[in-house]
Amino acid sequence: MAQKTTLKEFESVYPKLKEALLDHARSYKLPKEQLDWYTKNLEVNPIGGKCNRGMSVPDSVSLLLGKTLSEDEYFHAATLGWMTELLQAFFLVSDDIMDSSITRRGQPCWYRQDGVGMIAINDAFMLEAAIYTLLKKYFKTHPAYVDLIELFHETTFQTEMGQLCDLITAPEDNVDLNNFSLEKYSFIVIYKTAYYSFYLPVALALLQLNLATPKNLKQAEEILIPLGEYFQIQDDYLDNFGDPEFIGKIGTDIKDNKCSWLVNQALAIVTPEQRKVLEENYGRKNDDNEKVVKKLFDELKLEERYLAYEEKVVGEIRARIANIDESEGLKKSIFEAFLAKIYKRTK
Ligand code: GPP
Ligand code: MG
Ligand code: MG
Ligand code: MG
Repeated sequence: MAQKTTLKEFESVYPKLKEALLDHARSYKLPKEQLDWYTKNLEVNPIGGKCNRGMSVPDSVSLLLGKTLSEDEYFHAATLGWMTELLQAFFLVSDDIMDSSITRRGQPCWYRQDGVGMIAINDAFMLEAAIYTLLKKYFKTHPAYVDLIELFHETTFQTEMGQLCDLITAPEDNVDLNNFSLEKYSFIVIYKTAYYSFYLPVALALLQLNLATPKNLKQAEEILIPLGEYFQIQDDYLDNFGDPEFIGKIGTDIKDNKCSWLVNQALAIVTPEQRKVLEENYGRKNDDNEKVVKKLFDELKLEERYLAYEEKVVGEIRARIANIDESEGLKKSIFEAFLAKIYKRTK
């Protein structure tokens, strides 16, 4: 029987990885003040999230094997999981600067913490570098070592393409609603979120077990990308309709002129008068303008629209999962576990 990891169990692996990363820095005689800075970076940024991405690596490995993992299997799976969390930390530290965000995981964003500022950019790079340090230390002799490295590089590039599209579609100084479309939206979310959040953890689990056949990877991708798209639509919904206290971050999509799911839905149903309201208030860095847009989103009943979308997409995803071919070792339960974790999430 497979066993689900707990956050506590998953987190208990991290101190060893942190020590390995610090030892690596010590091997270059990094001076104490800088070592303390790196320590703090490693203690603040990868920690405090839900760890859904990270934990899904050991969970998927356990489901693929159909058993509880040995200590060594768990350690390696959790280490790959922590690499996805380091990648996420690298992205979030950077994304919060680019989005001018205020809070993350219930605290000020890293770049807004005392004395950090733009040093956060270098800290983000160091979080990314940590992935490859750990890969070398713990997977150098694994038959899939090169594939693991390439997967992290490719996933990083995919996410950066998505982020590029997200940013260019949301210029700070020019609000043009004609810029938005559902096609653009779909590209943005598939690349900025779905690959690294959904495809990556499962591909890692398959690689760890030498089960990453072209067919398994392709089937996984065909389910996980739509699942990731749904996840980012939830993120956009929560940006406006979620409780900032509970989700740990204050929404910025309206002020940031983002090509979000909500604004695309609004554009599809607005009257010419409502479109004018949107044109005059969307993407302005001002609380009053933001309030007007929020009120319009309520009038347009976007919350109900979202809930209906959710039921529809979940039905489609369930149907896809039912069609998976398990003959090369893939398991439907992996995808069911992902879906169960995010269905109707409020955080
Ligand atoms: C989520 O977008 C996407 C990312 C965090 C990827 C960032 C990619 C980089 C290459 C830096 P978001 O801005 O909606 O997330 P959140 O709502 O958490 O700020
Ligand atoms: Mg953001
Ligand atoms: Mg962003
Ligand atoms: Mg968001």
